[in-house]
Amino acid sequence: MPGGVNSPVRAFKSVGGQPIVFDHVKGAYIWDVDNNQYIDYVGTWGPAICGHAHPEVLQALSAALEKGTSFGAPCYLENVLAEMVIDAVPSIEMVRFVNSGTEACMAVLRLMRAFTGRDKIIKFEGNYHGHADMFLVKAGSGVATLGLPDSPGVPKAATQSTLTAPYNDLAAVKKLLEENPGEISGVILEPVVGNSGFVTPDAGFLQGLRDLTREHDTLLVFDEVMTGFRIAYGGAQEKFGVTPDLTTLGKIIGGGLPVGAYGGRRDIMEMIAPAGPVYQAGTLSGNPLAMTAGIKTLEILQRPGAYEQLETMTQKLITGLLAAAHDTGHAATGGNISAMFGMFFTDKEVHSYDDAKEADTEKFGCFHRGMLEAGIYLAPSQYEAGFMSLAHTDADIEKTIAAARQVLSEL
Ligand code: KE4
Repeated sequence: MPGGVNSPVRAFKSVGGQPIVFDHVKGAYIWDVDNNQYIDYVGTWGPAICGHAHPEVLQALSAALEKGTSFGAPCYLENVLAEMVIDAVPSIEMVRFVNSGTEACMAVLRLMRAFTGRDKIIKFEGNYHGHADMFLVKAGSGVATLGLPDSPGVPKAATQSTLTAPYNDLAAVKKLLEENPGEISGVILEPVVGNSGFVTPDAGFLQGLRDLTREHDTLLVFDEVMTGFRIAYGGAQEKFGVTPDLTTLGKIIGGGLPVGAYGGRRDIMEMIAPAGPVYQAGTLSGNPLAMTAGIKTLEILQRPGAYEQLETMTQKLITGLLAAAHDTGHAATGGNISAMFGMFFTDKEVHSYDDAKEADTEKFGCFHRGMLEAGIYLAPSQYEAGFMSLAHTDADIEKTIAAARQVLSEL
């Protein structure tokens, strides 16, 4: 397999060393094939928010298995998860399930263009919307991690309609909209960025985008593949009170199995085949196993106190990590919003991808390796975020902070 992995960011390229091969996960922990245990803050990049291999999810899956794994035809369960998503996410009146966040973003782009009759889109530098051609322009996540200029194999025709602006720069968006009157179908963004490292929207940024897109009759799309059901049960759009026209989801709604989704205003979603002319399809979309894992995960997240616990634990962690850095003489900034967090080795607040690129990625690599040796598994890239689960304990947090203090004191 190229690089020994099936997804580039797992290859540890930017933090040195070889990719670790894992054997099993449970709760807040992950074990490699040599039975070394780590406290896991990657959580399979978000889905494991209730803890890995949650007993109730496994139990629901084993019951579902008895009834088969895929029908290739409508099943009751996809209607159940659809209603849960519609009830939870303010912008979603109708939803379509697919098999990954990339697929969700590809489909939502086609839909934006079909609904508006316009080809151009605006995305933000350092934001990542999956690996489809038209999004591989100044993308985040693994593209940023590997410092790829943009991927070869992507024809100019695929990206010439993709305009970019710095994150948190409303003026740049306004300028693009004014320079391309009537040509921009929509603005798509991570409402809280997890793919340039952890970068939060400045006050007024999201509402500013909502106002600008309305003014220019342009759609606003929140890519909540990472933030959906993590920042709040209703996602960043609930947390910040800004409602986009369309939303993409993934990760958590699959509870660890492959699921993506896109949804939004009924008048837009009704353009999707077979209701309308915009084609999008998938053999395994809405399969009963993936629906089961998603339904049970969302049921667990609905329980009282879940998000308060996630906020408290994540705040305790990031506060401790930043203190460990400052007490050992390292410049570091960062923070959390609910169960998503991040830290940069820099003395400036990070508001954009350019800011993030000024962080000391070499120091991050040394820190990552030291933490790995101490039994703590952080995302293997400065341009990723951290993920807390309901399974992490105070003892896990304290061990993590103590390890960070030790590692940083030796750096
Ligand atoms: P997937 O195709 O990987 O399911 O989703 C793509 C995607 C879309 N939008 C956002 C905001 C995302 O964060 C992602 C995927 N996130 C990365 C982690 N940064 C997935 C990990 C990986 O690529 O291995």
